[in-house]
Amino acid sequence: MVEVERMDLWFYEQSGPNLRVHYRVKELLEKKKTEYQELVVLDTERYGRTLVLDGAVQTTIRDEFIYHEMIVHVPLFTHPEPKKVLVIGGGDGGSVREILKHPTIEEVHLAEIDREVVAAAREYLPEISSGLSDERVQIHYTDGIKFVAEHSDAFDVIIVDSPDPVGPAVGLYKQDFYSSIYRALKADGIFVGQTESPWSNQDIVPGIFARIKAVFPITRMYLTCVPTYPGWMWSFTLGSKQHDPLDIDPTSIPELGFRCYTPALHQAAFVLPRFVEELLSSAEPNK
Ligand code: AG3
Repeated sequence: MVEVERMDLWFYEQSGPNLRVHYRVKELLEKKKTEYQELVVLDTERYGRTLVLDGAVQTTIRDEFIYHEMIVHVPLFTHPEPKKVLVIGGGDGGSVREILKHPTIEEVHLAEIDREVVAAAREYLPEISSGLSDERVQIHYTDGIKFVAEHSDAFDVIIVDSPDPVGPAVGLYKQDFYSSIYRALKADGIFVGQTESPWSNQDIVPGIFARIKAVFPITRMYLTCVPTYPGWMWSFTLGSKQHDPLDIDPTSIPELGFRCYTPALHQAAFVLPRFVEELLSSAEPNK
């Protein structure tokens, strides 16, 4: 006899050879191979609906606000008047939703290679994807590297909301791509990328940071905690042509209904623990 009450469904993310992060699953909502990756949507007990690509948790209903507010509002408040913003990746729409909170925004472009990610987010994650149907938003189903290369002097802010640097995303962490982003930005443009965990990904974080630093005159890492990414501690790296994110006037920042971002946190997020400072001090572009 099958004892249904005791049947247990779990998903785990494998993080390197020696760590697995487990989630109790209420329901498997979608599982398919797209042209680019394996796409899974789960409803989990602890974090609600969860998007998983190639085995890596991308975003969950409960904690997505932390990542999306931090990847978007730090660069957008560093820029005096962001009007035209490009997001590379980010097909779930969370970054776009946050960008649209800024009253100066005129155009948001999303370059997402996999239309199935957008479709799944629209179907299962409407709280995250809601902004994608805003009239200021244009979605381009194309390779972000190609899209960026076709533009110059075009964007105030470019946000690279990418998966881990494995498989098809590797090119989004190369120095050529960062140079191409530099060209696609206006004269006072700002770039931000998610740059993995300085705790869990110490083998790759210094190299990524060094490659960004080789391109932008102002390069700064900032941190947040994302409970559903392995290691929790997560980094973003901001590269800027003119504006320094540390020079913001905290009193000028409006309240746009944030749950994580505050002007004080904007400044504090750039204060790095000593082991992260040391990690970056050894950074070389090729590693
Ligand atoms: N981008 C993915 C962050 C990396 C997660 N890594 C992992 N779980 N191993 C998030 C996209 C959200 N818009």
